[in-house]
Amino acid sequence: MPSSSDPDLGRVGPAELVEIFREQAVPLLRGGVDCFIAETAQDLLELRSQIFGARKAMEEVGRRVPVIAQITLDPSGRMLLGTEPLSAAVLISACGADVMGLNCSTGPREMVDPLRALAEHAPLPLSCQPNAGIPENREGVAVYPLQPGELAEYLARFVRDFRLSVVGGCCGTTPVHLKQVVEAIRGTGAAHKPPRRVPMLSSGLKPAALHQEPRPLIIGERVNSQGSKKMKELLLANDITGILGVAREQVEGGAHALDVCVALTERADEQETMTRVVRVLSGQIEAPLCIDSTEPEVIAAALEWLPGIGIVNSVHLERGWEKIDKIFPLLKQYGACTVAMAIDEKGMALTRDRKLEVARRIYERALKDGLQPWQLLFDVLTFTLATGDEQYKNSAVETIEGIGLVKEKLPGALTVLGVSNVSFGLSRQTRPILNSVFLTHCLKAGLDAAIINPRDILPWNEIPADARALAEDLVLARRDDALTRLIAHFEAKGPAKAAVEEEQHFDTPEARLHHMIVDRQQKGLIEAIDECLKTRSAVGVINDVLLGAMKEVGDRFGAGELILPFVLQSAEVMKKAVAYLEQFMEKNDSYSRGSVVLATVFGDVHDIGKNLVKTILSNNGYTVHDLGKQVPVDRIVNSAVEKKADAIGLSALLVSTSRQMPLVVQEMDRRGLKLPILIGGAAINRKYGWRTAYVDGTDRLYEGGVYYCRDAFEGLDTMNTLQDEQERSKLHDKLRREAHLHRSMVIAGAERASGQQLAAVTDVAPRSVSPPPKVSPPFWGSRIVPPEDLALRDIFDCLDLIELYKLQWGVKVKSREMYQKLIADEFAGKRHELQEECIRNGWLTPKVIYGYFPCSAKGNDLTVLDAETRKPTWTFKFPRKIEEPRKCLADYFSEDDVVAFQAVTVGDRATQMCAQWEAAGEFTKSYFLHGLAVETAEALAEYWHRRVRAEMGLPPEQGKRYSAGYPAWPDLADQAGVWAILHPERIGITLTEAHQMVPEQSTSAVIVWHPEASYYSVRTLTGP
Ligand code: B12
Repeated sequence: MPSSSDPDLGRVGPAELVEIFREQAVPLLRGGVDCFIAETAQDLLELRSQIFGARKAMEEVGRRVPVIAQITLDPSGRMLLGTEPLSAAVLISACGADVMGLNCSTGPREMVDPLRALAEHAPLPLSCQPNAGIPENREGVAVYPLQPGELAEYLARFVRDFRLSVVGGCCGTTPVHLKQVVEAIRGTGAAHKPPRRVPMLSSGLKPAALHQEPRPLIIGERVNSQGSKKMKELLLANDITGILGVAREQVEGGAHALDVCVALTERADEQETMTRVVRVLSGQIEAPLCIDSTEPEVIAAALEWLPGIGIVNSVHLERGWEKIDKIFPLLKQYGACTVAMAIDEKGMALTRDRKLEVARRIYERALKDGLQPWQLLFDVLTFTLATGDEQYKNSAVETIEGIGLVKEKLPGALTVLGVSNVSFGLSRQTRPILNSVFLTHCLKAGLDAAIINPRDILPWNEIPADARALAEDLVLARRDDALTRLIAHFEAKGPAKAAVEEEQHFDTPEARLHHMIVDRQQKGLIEAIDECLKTRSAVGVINDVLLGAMKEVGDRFGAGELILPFVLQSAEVMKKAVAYLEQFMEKNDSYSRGSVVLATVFGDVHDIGKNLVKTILSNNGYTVHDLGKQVPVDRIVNSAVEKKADAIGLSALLVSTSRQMPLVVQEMDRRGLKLPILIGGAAINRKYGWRTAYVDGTDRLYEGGVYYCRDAFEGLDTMNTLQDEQERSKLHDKLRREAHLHRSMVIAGAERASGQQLAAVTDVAPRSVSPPPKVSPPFWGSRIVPPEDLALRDIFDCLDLIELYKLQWGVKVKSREMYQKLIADEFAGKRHELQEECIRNGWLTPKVIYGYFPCSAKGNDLTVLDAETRKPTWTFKFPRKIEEPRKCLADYFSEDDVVAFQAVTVGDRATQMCAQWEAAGEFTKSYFLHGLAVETAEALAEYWHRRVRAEMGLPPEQGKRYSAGYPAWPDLADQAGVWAILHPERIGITLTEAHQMVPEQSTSAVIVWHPEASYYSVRTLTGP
């Protein structure tokens, strides 16, 4: 396990492992393997070595096969060394695997939360091979408890909900398990596409976004032997624990990443030291690393041992392309980013144009070499303003402008700056002021990342106005005497700190307490609170003072006036204040009024609000099971069940994490649970609550109800109301009314839509098309078409050849000419041969059932009546598109109309043949027949649709047919309606529980003859 810094566990290095895996992969490739699975990975470096080994072997043999990389997680959802699955996803997608997944170690139950997270974030197709549960020791025998049906049910759900492309079984699964899995997922169709790759960094433990919002990405500068005396001493003393302490302090202080430099003039072992420090830090510190060295060999070694995606510091053109020639291939190999300095053969770029010129050269070369623009963080250089040198007078302005130019002219690239260089040489008092003013202007210009020590920065508002103006004069080169004036100011004034901390006077104790939160002061906090308590209650202090202060912190952070470390410090003061106030709150703990499972959702670390809710509820007689922060969906739902809770409380403060809330609602609904869910947090509002109250993509309210609470006290009121049966039902009715009204307004365009899938509901929407023409059907009811009316040769004439060649048979070439030549020379012949073979051998046996039925449309609903009794057989509730013209399938029908349905199949012989051939290793034959069979089912649907048009006397192109599960009609569950009306089981097509058709090569559709019928998609929106 190379990622482990334990000498016994991590004896073999990545390079050696790559060679071992390459050696194994070469004969396997030569022997004809179709795919490599690197599985049961416990260690990221080992996994990466397997992928690299496989890739090397493929280059050597000249044959490319897919690589599936599967990690294994313990029941807590982490890899053995503590890696989170999303951190693994960042590394795996960067190093060229084709599919990523989970296998072994646990059963599928424990994989639900990790898979949900991977489905949302991992930019790769997914796979999953669980064990048949976690083994139990039954009288000395290990027994895997999960039955085949249970495994199949889980995996079918994962395929549907978590876009799995590959499924299978691991320890304890048997052929019987897998048979049922295959049956359960048959016909589920292609998995959804993975999400786009977002630029990410990662450590051996956690991922981190490269683009921070609000900017900047803070790169802590203290783990640096060149800039920190303490670090130098620790390195000389080989004090790795001390180094870890420095690193931890930086992260706790708000650093998103850490710059690591270990070069010492006193020692010649930079490479060994760097790898040792990198191994220890990446296994124990959450922040990704920035490898800072002038030596390419040191960088190469550090990247080799880094079980994550880091940043290289740095490349430049000082000696032409020499360094870049060495570093760019490493970036490509490891997916790392780099700081790129604006230095070339002529020296350090001073003017904005020169900065852009150097950056552009590096940028163009990077793109040519196949790097992504975001792998480059341009440092357009900072010069000290302390020399008074005429040449550098404008240098800060040029840097600020240079940042803007790079952002504008080099799309996708980022910018970074070592901010404190600007004040190098000035007094200790002056530096934080100048650094802070300079940083503020750089951020305004678009700076993405800053290498800083948060202690060297002051929030804009905390810099006394006179000092700020003097510093701005110098940074913006507004006066020739700016430097002298700034120095003189501080010489006269004494230490800057004192200037900042000048005794401030406040009119009221509340104003003083507010100030203490905003300005992060703990000294005198308790006294200030005691003062406030003289005139108001503890709850009053929280509501009237503390919450407002935190809001101000947030607003200033959002406006870019504060950087993250300051917010952290304010949060600490706030937590202390709330903890102190708790003793003064009235308690009502004689009996429990009910129990609540409370959590901050997955991906979110904000817990002050949630803790406050806990305090208020528990002080008012509720038993609160606090699950903490970053809690995944399944853990929340499982705990609610285990604790037999009366309600769930969820807190989310980020827009991105608030999306976890509807997931909890879906999961509760899926399990048939009906507990009320209370939601709160700064990122959401009442409207979001109303939207979340609906089960995703439907018009159905979640039965337990979802209640938005503005604050902890509304949470308490809501809990109290929910305890009383009658009040509870009134509250639920209110929610139903408000949520419905909101939804109607969104659909009617009166409110901007966002949030969930906002399809469907009301009949308030106007019809988007003209009234349908009158038609009369050739017969009423359904018919099975006799086989003699279904000649395969005629059906083949309806084949969509482009779909067949390109999509099914994968014929993809660059030019049209090449495509046509390839078809003419090879594939057209192959198709004819295979078609004839199908006819000869009966591999495709077309069957059709169709019929005409009376129907009535109202709003979004289409009610289909029995042809004889005229009683409703089924009502389809079609979704309505949100955008204009707000189309809905029901609009194509009138209140008294006719509708046709058809279901077609080419039988299951083709599927059987394919399975038979695959078992015999004849994959190519199976592949081609499978593709032809799928397309023939489509061709049959088209063939019969043409017949329906002819029977109705309609022109050849009039009308369309729509299938459930497709963009205009996404709900596959509506297949149940088609089956109730047409009974396609009479021609051998049945539905699985997931409403998929068996045999696979079948289609069903509603036929619409309205002349304005067109294809469209009912959009799914995300975000609160
Ligand atoms: C403190 C803080 C932090 C601290 C959190 C410390 C901690 N342990 O909680 C730290 C510094 C760690 C932090 C980190 C980040 N933060 Co922050 N943070 C804040 C800040 C300033 C205050 C939050 C707070 O504590 N408020 C006080 C509490 C009491 O209020 P509350 O949580 O809203 O709770 C009340 C009600 O909402 C309600 N309530 C809340 N939950 C629930 C639940 C139930 C069941 C009920 C009934 C009621 C209820 O009751 C509570 C009190 O009555 C907010 C700004 C803001 N306006 O909220 C930004 C803010 C939330 N953060 C923000 C951001 C961007 C981040 C970072 C991404 C920054 C970064 N680039 O790294 C990271 C995110 C890390 C992560 N993955 O979660 C943004 C979010 C933007 C967005 N729309 O998504 C905000 C809005 C700041 C801003 N204006 O940009 N942050």
